[in-house]
Amino acid sequence: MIPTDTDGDSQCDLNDLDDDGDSWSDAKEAMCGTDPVDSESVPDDLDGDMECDEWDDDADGDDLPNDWELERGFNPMDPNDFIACHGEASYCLRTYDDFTFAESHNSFSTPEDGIMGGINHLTGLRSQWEGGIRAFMLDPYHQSEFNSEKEDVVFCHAPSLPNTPPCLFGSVDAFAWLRSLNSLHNNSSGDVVSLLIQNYAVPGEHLEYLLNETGILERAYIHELGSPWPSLGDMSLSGTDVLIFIQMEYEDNFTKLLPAWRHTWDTPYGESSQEEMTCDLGRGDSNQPVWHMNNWLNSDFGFADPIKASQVNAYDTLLQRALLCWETVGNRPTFVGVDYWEQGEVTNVTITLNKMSHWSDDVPGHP
Ligand SMILES: [Ca+2]
Ligand SMILES: [Ca+2]
Ligand SMILES: [Ca+2]
Ligand SMILES: [Ca+2]
Repeated sequence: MIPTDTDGDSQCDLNDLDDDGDSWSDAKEAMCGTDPVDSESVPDDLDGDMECDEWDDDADGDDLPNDWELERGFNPMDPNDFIACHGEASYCLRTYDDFTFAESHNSFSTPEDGIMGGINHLTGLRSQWEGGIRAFMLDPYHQSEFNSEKEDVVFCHAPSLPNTPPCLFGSVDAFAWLRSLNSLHNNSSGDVVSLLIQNYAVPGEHLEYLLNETGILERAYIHELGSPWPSLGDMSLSGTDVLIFIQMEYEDNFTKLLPAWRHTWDTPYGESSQEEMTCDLGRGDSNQPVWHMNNWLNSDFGFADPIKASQVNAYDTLLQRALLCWETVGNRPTFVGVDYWEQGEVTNVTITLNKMSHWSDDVPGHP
């Protein structure tokens, strides 16, 4: 008697895991409800990953789970209906505290912004944005003691020298700067932006006016202290995709201005050499999962130093420090803050870190 061999591959059906030779195993065909001895009968598999639609958690293969899509009004059977966050759909599932953002220190203090001394970067907001910076440290001041209305708020960096006015090296139009940020952000839906504002010199009403006039305030995410952080996708979809952290708490409660050192913490900053850098607590509450790894060194005169920046921002150096701090702290740095972002590769380091789920994962190749 000749054994039955439906697909004629000289494996009798009894021993053949795929009787009809259609690449779908008998077991899978049974699960998916198709005929295992009819090669014309194959399961529906929209994304071609050999998991039938019925059993595929991500049927359209756009990296967003079916349930997640349905709950948010996306079509789980359409790979063209999806959202990407920071360039990847899968990052939309990550919570805010489980992502690493490249951050520029004194982001506005650049020659492109008209600052000629005490600069922190060579290039301004547009280049920083296009390079992948998504967190910004900003210092609002009044233009002068004679121009101290809410319309007079500018960005400038106070040199740490006695008896010098804060805007000694020039000032930046804070309204224009933030409007540009808002418009760049509008063109990158799915991204989340964070601001760390050194607000000692301006009252809360003035800061709120600045943020409101520039379209930033209405997209501020209000974080309840101690509650879990939402996913990047949900922040984006709900239109609350900007975090506004302030370094000094106001007496009045401005609910959208989150006291930085209650909701986050940072490492020490402005050391004079790489050897002095640690993963220790500088300011804030180290129980918080959101934290800044400050990664800039100062010159002997207290200024940003491009030579030192090129050392500590170098790809391998910065990546190794971030991984060490990730291991030491127990969760990833949320922000990697640098001077002279153009020196070294802070944004490539964050790209690499974001491909990892744990510090002990294999480190992916240089982007
Ligand atoms: Ca089959
Ligand atoms: Ca599939
Ligand atoms: Ca999907
Ligand atoms: Ca979809």
